Amino acid sequence: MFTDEVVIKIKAGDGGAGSASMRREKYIPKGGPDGGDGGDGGNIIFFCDNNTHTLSDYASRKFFAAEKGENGRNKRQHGKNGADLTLKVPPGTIIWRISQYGGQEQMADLTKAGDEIIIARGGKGGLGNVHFATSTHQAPRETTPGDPGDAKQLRLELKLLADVGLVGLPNCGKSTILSRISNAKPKIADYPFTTLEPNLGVVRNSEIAFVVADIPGLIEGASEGRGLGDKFLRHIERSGVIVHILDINSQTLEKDYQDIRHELEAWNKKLIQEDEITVLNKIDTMTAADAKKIATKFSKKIGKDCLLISAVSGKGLDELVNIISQKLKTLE
Ligand SMILES: Nc1nc2c(ncn2[C@@H]2O[C@H](COP(=O)(O)OP(=O)(O)OP(=O)(O)O)[C@@H](O)[C@H]2O)c(=O)[nH]1
Ligand SMILES: [Mg+2]
Repeated sequence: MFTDEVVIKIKAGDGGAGSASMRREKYIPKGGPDGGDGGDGGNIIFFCDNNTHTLSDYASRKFFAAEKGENGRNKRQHGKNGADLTLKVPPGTIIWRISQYGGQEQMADLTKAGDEIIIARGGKGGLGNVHFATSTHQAPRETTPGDPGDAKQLRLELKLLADVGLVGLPNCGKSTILSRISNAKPKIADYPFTTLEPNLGVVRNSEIAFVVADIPGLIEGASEGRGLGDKFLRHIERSGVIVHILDINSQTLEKDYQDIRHELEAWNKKLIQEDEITVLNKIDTMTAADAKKIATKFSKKIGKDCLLISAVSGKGLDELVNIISQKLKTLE
C-alpha cells in the first residue's frame, strides 16, 4: 500500500534511576555508598532509506518507543543504556511536530539517502549515591531519578522527489508517456483512474538523467474530493517542471485545460507555472493536418505553444525529453 501521510507518537527511553546501595561485606561494617548511576534512555532516530518507498510501515502501528536505561546497581555498577530506536523513512519525508495545541512545526526534511536525525532524545540516567558522599556525610541515601525521555506527536509527510511532474485528466496518456520515456512500467488501460498511486521513472539520455512522476488523473472538483482527490499533487510540489497532457481527441480541450489548472491552483499556487509544458497526446488517431489545425486553434485560445506527440507511435517524445532537459538545465 502507498501511504504518504501518517500521524504517530514516539517516546524516547527514560533514564534509569541511580542506586542507593550501601556496601555490605563481611567484616566491613559501615561499608559506605556503592550505588551506581542509571543508564541513559535510547533516542528515537529517523533514517532516510533508499529501499523504503512509502510510509506504510506507520499506517497501522502508531506508537514507537525506545528502550529505557536500566537502573544503577550495587558495587557502583552503571545501568545499561537503552538502545536507540531507528525508524526508516523514504527520501522526501518531512517530519512535523504536532504541539499539544495542534500547531505544527517542521523538524526535518529528509531528502538524501543515508541522512539521519535524532528526533527525540533519551533521558539521562540518574546519579547513584556514591556521588553524594562527603567527609561529613559518609552514608548518603541520596540519588537522582533518571530524566524522562522526550515524547512527541509527529506527522510524517512524504513528498516524492521528482524533477518533473505529469498532470492531466484521467486517460489522457500520462502513464503511457512515462512508460515510453523512462524505465518505469506503470499500469496502462483504457479507462479512467487506472493509476491509483504515483509512479516514478528515471529518464536517462547521454546528457542528463531526471526523475519523472506520473500521478493519478485529476478531474474538475478534485480539490473537493471528486475522483481520487487532489492529495497526490503534494508529490509534484518539488518538481521544477510540470508537463500538462491533454488528449487531442477531446471535444472540450480548453475546458480540460482550465479544469486542471484550477485544480493545480487550488492545491498550491506554486503549481501554476508560467512556462509549464503543454502537450497534446494521441496524434496518431488523426491526420497530421487535422492535428495541426486543432493545435493551432488551441494554442491561440490559451496563448501558449503546445507540443504534439503520440505516446503510442513515439512521435514527438524525443522532443519532449529535450524540452524537459533544457528547462531542467535552466533551473540548476
Ligand atoms: N491512440 C493512442 N492511445 C493512447 C496514446 N497514449 C495513451 N493511449 C491510450 O490511452 C489509454 C489511457 O492511457 P494511460 O496511459 O493509462 O492514461 P493515464 O493518463 O495514465 O490515465 P489514468 O491513470 O487513469 O489517469 C490507454 O488505452 C492507452 O493505450 C496515444 O498516443 N495514442
Ligand atoms: Mg495512469
